[in-house]
Amino acid sequence: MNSLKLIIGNKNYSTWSLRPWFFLKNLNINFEEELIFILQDDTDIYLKPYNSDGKVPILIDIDSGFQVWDSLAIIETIADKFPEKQGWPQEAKAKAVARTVSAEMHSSFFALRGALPMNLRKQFSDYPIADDVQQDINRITQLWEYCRQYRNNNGSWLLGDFSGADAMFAPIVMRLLGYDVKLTGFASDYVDFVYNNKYMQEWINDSKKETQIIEEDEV
Ligand SMILES: N[C@@H](CCC(=O)N[C@@H](CS)C(=O)NCC(=O)O)C(=O)O
Repeated sequence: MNSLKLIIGNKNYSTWSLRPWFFLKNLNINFEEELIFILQDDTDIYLKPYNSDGKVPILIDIDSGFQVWDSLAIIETIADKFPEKQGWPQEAKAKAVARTVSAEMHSSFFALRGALPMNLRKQFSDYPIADDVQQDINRITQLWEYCRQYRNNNGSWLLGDFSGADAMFAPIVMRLLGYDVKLTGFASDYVDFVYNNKYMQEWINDSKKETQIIEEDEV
């Protein structure tokens, strides 16, 4: 896969799209992006040619047409394809930690994901946080602290240098900021750091130009 295309959904709402996009950008890997607005009357028409389950993101090798879908599989595939970019930590335990927290992100935190949908056009203050959502937040910040034990330097990413784990948690950062969740210590510094990342700013700026509304993500 040398010439890559990433199909993504609305930048305002699509958390699973942000993950591989943020990964490719921060590893400085060139790719084309195509945005398909999700949950619209005509979305199925645009997604029908692809193997995915009608969802985004989808990575396509433009030359061969080979497709990979599902955010974490795309991140793993990119890391394999470009080993020199070091998309995962090099040290074995640090790599295992990065992949473990990424897998937990991919399969968990349903209370938070349901109650605090990403909506980059909105900023809440003192948003009420239910107990089960707070439990998810506590677990996430615990995972972030755990990553720091395995970091390879004092860099501001979860494991020192940027890795797939940062890509997997990038939309969580935007949810915590958007709903004004109070954080302390490393978690507070980390959300500020990710928010100020130039590619995150690029994604946010693009999202603000979108006008499509997904009612179920408007709390
Ligand atoms: N497990 C998938 C989830 C993909 C997913 O749910 N994508 C959402 C956008 S964030 C989507 O395409 N929703 C459209 C729909 O459900 O019709 C992944 O990690 O890529």
